[in-house]
Amino acid sequence: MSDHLTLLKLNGWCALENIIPAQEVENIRNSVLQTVEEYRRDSAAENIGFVPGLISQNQSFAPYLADSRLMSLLDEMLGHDIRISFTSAIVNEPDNERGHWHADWPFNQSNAGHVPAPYPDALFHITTLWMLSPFSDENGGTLIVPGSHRSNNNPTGNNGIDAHANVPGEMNATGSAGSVLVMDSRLWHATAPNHTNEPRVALAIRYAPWWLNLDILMPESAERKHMVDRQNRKENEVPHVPQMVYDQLPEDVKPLYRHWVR
Ligand SMILES: O=C(O)CCC(=O)C(=O)O
Repeated sequence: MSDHLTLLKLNGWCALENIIPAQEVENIRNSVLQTVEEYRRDSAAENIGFVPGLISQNQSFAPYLADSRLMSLLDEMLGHDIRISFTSAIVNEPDNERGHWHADWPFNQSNAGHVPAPYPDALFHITTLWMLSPFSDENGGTLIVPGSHRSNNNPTGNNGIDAHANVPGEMNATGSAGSVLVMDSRLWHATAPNHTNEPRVALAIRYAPWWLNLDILMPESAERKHMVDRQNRKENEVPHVPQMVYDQLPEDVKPLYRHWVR
Protein backbone atom coordinates (compact mmCIF):
# COMPACT_ATOMS: atom_id res chain seq x y z
CA MET A 1 0.00 0.00 0.00
CA SER A 2 1.37 3.47 -0.85
CA ASP A 3 2.09 5.92 2.00
CA HIS A 4 -0.59 8.27 0.69
CA LEU A 5 -3.19 5.53 0.69
CA THR A 6 -2.26 4.57 4.25
CA LEU A 7 -2.58 8.20 5.38
CA LEU A 8 -5.91 8.61 3.61
CA LYS A 9 -7.31 5.49 5.23
CA LEU A 10 -5.98 6.23 8.72
CA ASN A 11 -6.41 10.00 8.92
CA GLY A 12 -9.03 10.68 6.25
CA TRP A 13 -6.74 13.00 4.30
CA CYS A 14 -3.35 13.32 2.63
CA ALA A 15 -1.64 15.86 0.38
CA LEU A 16 -0.07 15.24 -3.01
CA GLU A 17 2.60 17.79 -3.87
CA ASN A 18 3.44 19.30 -7.27
CA ILE A 19 0.39 18.03 -9.11
CA ILE A 20 0.43 21.37 -10.94
CA PRO A 21 4.03 22.28 -11.85
CA ALA A 22 5.41 25.37 -10.07
CA GLN A 23 5.92 27.23 -13.36
CA GLU A 24 2.23 26.80 -14.33
CA VAL A 25 0.41 27.45 -11.09
CA GLU A 26 0.57 31.23 -11.08
CA ASN A 27 -0.99 31.50 -14.56
CA ILE A 28 -3.75 29.09 -13.55
CA ARG A 29 -4.39 31.00 -10.31
CA ASN A 30 -4.69 34.30 -12.22
CA SER A 31 -6.94 32.75 -14.83
CA VAL A 32 -9.25 31.25 -12.16
CA LEU A 33 -9.34 34.57 -10.28
CA GLN A 34 -10.50 36.31 -13.46
CA THR A 35 -13.25 33.76 -14.01
CA VAL A 36 -14.37 34.09 -10.39
CA GLU A 37 -14.57 37.86 -10.79
CA GLU A 38 -16.89 37.40 -13.76
CA TYR A 39 -19.03 34.45 -12.68
CA ARG A 40 -19.06 34.45 -8.86
CA ARG A 41 -22.31 33.49 -7.18
CA ASP A 42 -23.99 36.03 -4.92
CA SER A 43 -25.39 33.19 -2.83
CA ALA A 44 -21.93 32.31 -1.41
CA ALA A 45 -20.87 33.50 2.05
CA GLU A 46 -19.45 37.01 2.35
CA ASN A 47 -15.88 37.30 1.02
CA ILE A 48 -16.03 33.88 -0.62
CA GLY A 49 -15.71 33.82 -4.39
CA PHE A 50 -17.54 30.70 -5.54
CA VAL A 51 -18.17 29.39 -9.06
CA PRO A 52 -19.74 25.94 -9.55
CA GLY A 53 -19.19 24.02 -12.79
CA LEU A 54 -16.00 26.00 -13.38
CA ILE A 55 -14.82 23.67 -16.16
CA SER A 56 -17.39 25.27 -18.49
CA GLN A 57 -15.78 28.69 -18.13
CA ASN A 58 -12.14 27.81 -17.48
CA GLN A 59 -10.10 24.85 -18.70
CA SER A 60 -6.65 26.08 -17.61
CA PHE A 61 -6.35 23.35 -14.96
CA ALA A 62 -7.83 20.54 -17.09
CA PRO A 63 -4.47 18.98 -18.11
CA TYR A 64 -3.88 17.98 -14.45
CA LEU A 65 -7.28 16.51 -13.53
CA ALA A 66 -6.28 12.97 -14.52
CA ASP A 67 -2.74 13.17 -13.11
CA SER A 68 -1.40 9.63 -12.83
CA ARG A 69 -0.40 9.88 -9.12
CA LEU A 70 -3.83 11.21 -8.21
CA MET A 71 -5.71 8.72 -10.37
CA SER A 72 -3.84 5.72 -9.02
CA LEU A 73 -4.66 6.80 -5.46
CA LEU A 74 -8.32 7.37 -6.43
CA ASP A 75 -8.47 4.04 -8.24
CA GLU A 76 -7.28 2.29 -5.08
CA MET A 77 -9.99 4.03 -3.06
CA LEU A 78 -12.95 4.18 -5.48
CA GLY A 79 -12.30 1.51 -8.11
CA HIS A 80 -12.64 1.76 -11.88
CA ASP A 81 -14.47 4.30 -14.06
CA ILE A 82 -14.27 7.20 -11.63
CA ARG A 83 -16.24 10.36 -12.47
CA ILE A 84 -15.90 13.99 -11.45
CA SER A 85 -18.97 15.14 -9.51
CA PHE A 86 -18.08 18.77 -8.70
CA THR A 87 -15.65 21.30 -10.21
CA SER A 88 -15.81 24.54 -8.22
CA ALA A 89 -13.62 27.55 -7.65
CA ILE A 90 -13.41 28.67 -4.02
CA VAL A 91 -11.59 31.89 -3.16
CA ASN A 92 -11.22 32.84 0.49
CA GLU A 93 -10.87 36.59 0.28
CA PRO A 94 -9.22 38.61 3.04
CA ASP A 95 -11.43 38.69 6.17
CA ASN A 96 -13.78 35.88 5.19
CA GLU A 97 -15.42 34.23 8.19
CA ARG A 98 -14.66 30.82 9.60
CA GLY A 99 -17.26 28.35 8.28
CA HIS A 100 -19.13 25.56 10.03
CA TRP A 101 -17.90 22.02 10.46
CA HIS A 102 -19.40 19.66 7.92
CA ALA A 103 -18.77 16.57 5.89
CA ASP A 104 -19.23 16.90 2.15
CA TRP A 105 -21.99 15.67 -0.11
CA PRO A 106 -23.49 13.09 0.21
CA PHE A 107 -22.85 13.08 3.98
CA ASN A 108 -23.90 16.66 4.73
CA GLN A 109 -27.19 16.08 6.56
CA SER A 110 -28.53 19.55 5.59
CA ASN A 111 -28.71 18.64 1.92
CA ALA A 112 -31.77 17.12 0.24
CA GLY A 113 -29.58 14.29 -1.04
CA HIS A 114 -27.71 12.71 1.83
CA VAL A 115 -26.80 9.33 3.23
CA PRO A 116 -28.75 9.42 6.50
CA ALA A 117 -26.71 9.27 9.70
CA PRO A 118 -25.72 6.97 11.20
CA TYR A 119 -24.07 6.14 7.89
CA PRO A 120 -22.00 3.03 7.21
CA ASP A 121 -18.22 3.10 7.63
CA ALA A 122 -17.53 3.04 3.89
CA LEU A 123 -15.92 5.35 1.38
CA PHE A 124 -18.39 6.78 -1.17
CA HIS A 125 -16.80 9.99 -2.40
CA ILE A 126 -13.48 11.86 -2.44
CA THR A 127 -13.08 15.63 -2.08
CA THR A 128 -9.92 17.22 -3.45
CA LEU A 129 -8.91 20.81 -2.78
CA TRP A 130 -6.38 22.11 -5.27
CA MET A 131 -4.06 24.70 -3.81
CA LEU A 132 -3.65 27.39 -6.45
CA SER A 133 -2.25 29.58 -3.65
CA PRO A 134 -0.07 28.07 -0.94
CA PHE A 135 -2.35 27.01 1.95
CA SER A 136 -1.21 28.27 5.37
CA ASP A 137 -2.55 28.73 8.90
CA GLU A 138 -2.84 32.45 8.17
CA ASN A 139 -4.50 32.53 4.75
CA GLY A 140 -7.31 29.99 5.16
CA GLY A 141 -5.75 26.56 4.69
CA THR A 142 -8.81 24.33 5.15
CA LEU A 143 -9.64 23.37 8.74
CA ILE A 144 -9.83 19.60 9.17
CA VAL A 145 -10.30 17.10 12.00
CA PRO A 146 -8.01 14.13 11.25
CA GLY A 147 -9.70 10.77 11.85
CA SER A 148 -13.23 12.19 11.89
CA HIS A 149 -14.04 10.35 8.64
CA ARG A 150 -14.65 7.16 10.67
CA SER A 151 -17.49 8.79 12.61
CA ASN A 152 -20.99 7.79 11.47
CA ASN A 153 -22.23 11.41 11.62
CA ASN A 154 -20.91 14.96 11.43
CA PRO A 155 -21.84 18.34 12.92
CA THR A 156 -24.53 18.99 10.26
CA GLY A 157 -26.45 16.07 11.76
CA ASN A 158 -27.11 16.96 15.39
CA ASN A 159 -24.26 14.81 16.64
CA GLY A 160 -23.76 16.90 19.77
CA ILE A 161 -20.86 18.91 18.33
CA ASP A 162 -21.27 22.67 17.96
CA ALA A 163 -20.57 23.26 14.26
CA HIS A 164 -19.10 26.68 15.03
CA ALA A 165 -16.83 25.75 17.94
CA ASN A 166 -13.24 24.57 18.02
CA VAL A 167 -12.90 20.80 17.98
CA PRO A 168 -10.02 18.99 19.73
CA GLY A 169 -7.42 17.91 17.17
CA GLU A 170 -8.45 20.43 14.53
CA MET A 171 -5.71 21.75 12.27
CA ASN A 172 -5.24 23.76 9.10
CA ALA A 173 -4.27 21.74 6.04
CA THR A 174 -1.23 23.49 4.59
CA GLY A 175 0.90 23.02 1.50
CA SER A 176 2.64 24.65 -1.42
CA ALA A 177 0.81 25.99 -4.47
CA GLY A 178 0.26 23.17 -6.93
CA SER A 179 -0.46 20.61 -4.17
CA VAL A 180 -3.75 18.74 -3.88
CA LEU A 181 -5.41 18.01 -0.53
CA VAL A 182 -7.22 14.67 -0.87
CA MET A 183 -9.95 13.95 1.70
CA ASP A 184 -12.49 11.23 2.32
CA SER A 185 -15.69 13.32 1.86
CA ARG A 186 -16.78 12.20 5.34
CA LEU A 187 -13.88 14.10 6.94
CA TRP A 188 -15.13 16.98 9.09
CA HIS A 189 -13.81 20.22 7.64
CA ALA A 190 -14.57 23.93 7.60
CA THR A 191 -13.67 27.10 5.77
CA ALA A 192 -10.80 28.84 7.58
CA PRO A 193 -10.52 32.63 7.86
CA ASN A 194 -7.98 34.38 5.67
CA HIS A 195 -6.05 36.85 7.82
CA THR A 196 -3.72 37.99 5.00
CA ASN A 197 -4.17 40.61 2.29
CA GLU A 198 -4.04 38.11 -0.59
CA PRO A 199 -6.86 35.83 -1.75
CA ARG A 200 -6.51 32.12 -1.05
CA VAL A 201 -7.43 30.51 -4.35
CA ALA A 202 -8.55 26.88 -4.57
CA LEU A 203 -10.48 24.42 -6.69
CA ALA A 204 -12.82 21.91 -5.06
CA ILE A 205 -12.91 18.89 -7.34
CA ARG A 206 -14.78 15.84 -6.15
CA TYR A 207 -14.44 12.35 -7.54
CA ALA A 208 -17.14 9.68 -7.35
CA PRO A 209 -17.23 5.95 -8.07
CA TRP A 210 -19.30 5.02 -11.15
CA TRP A 211 -22.08 3.60 -8.97
CA LEU A 212 -22.82 6.73 -6.92
CA ASN A 213 -26.07 8.36 -8.09
CA LEU A 214 -25.29 12.02 -8.87
CA ASP A 215 -28.63 12.87 -10.52
CA ILE A 216 -29.88 15.12 -7.73
CA LEU A 217 -27.02 17.52 -8.51
CA MET A 218 -28.03 17.80 -12.18
CA PRO A 219 -30.07 20.82 -13.29
CA GLU A 220 -33.62 19.85 -14.36
CA SER A 221 -33.20 16.17 -13.50
CA ALA A 222 -36.28 14.24 -12.40
CA GLU A 223 -34.61 13.52 -9.03
CA ARG A 224 -33.85 17.18 -8.52
CA LYS A 225 -37.38 18.27 -9.39
CA HIS A 226 -38.84 15.75 -6.99
CA MET A 227 -36.39 15.87 -4.06
CA VAL A 228 -35.24 19.51 -4.17
CA ASP A 229 -37.64 21.79 -6.06
CA ARG A 230 -41.00 20.27 -5.06
CA GLN A 231 -39.94 19.83 -1.46
CA ASN A 232 -38.28 23.24 -1.37
CA ARG A 233 -35.06 21.79 0.02
CA LYS A 234 -31.42 22.83 -0.26
CA GLU A 235 -28.96 21.06 -2.52
CA ASN A 236 -25.86 21.83 -4.57
CA GLU A 237 -26.38 22.22 -8.30
CA VAL A 238 -23.65 21.38 -10.80
CA PRO A 239 -24.13 22.99 -14.24
CA HIS A 240 -23.87 20.72 -17.29
CA VAL A 241 -20.69 20.59 -19.35
CA PRO A 242 -21.43 21.95 -22.84
CA GLN A 243 -20.53 19.57 -25.68
CA MET A 244 -18.14 22.14 -27.19
CA VAL A 245 -16.17 22.39 -23.94
CA TYR A 246 -16.11 18.62 -23.56
CA ASP A 247 -14.78 18.14 -27.10
CA GLN A 248 -11.74 20.29 -26.28
CA LEU A 249 -10.80 18.50 -23.05
CA PRO A 250 -7.65 16.32 -22.90
CA GLU A 251 -8.45 12.74 -23.94
CA ASP A 252 -7.64 11.30 -20.50
CA VAL A 253 -9.96 13.85 -18.82
CA LYS A 254 -13.00 13.27 -21.06
CA PRO A 255 -14.09 10.05 -19.28
CA LEU A 256 -14.27 12.01 -16.02
CA TYR A 257 -16.91 14.40 -17.43
CA ARG A 258 -18.75 12.28 -20.04
CA HIS A 259 -21.74 11.71 -17.74
CA TRP A 260 -22.39 15.46 -17.36
CA VAL A 261 -22.33 16.57 -21.01
CA ARG A 262 -25.51 18.12 -22.45
O1 LIG B 1 -12.35 26.20 0.79
C1 LIG B 1 -12.10 25.49 1.77
O2 LIG B 1 -11.03 25.54 2.37
C2 LIG B 1 -13.14 24.54 2.31
C3 LIG B 1 -14.27 24.37 1.37
C4 LIG B 1 -15.33 23.49 1.89
O3 LIG B 1 -15.56 23.37 3.05
C5 LIG B 1 -16.13 22.72 0.96
O4 LIG B 1 -16.01 22.93 -0.26
O5 LIG B 1 -16.90 21.86 1.40
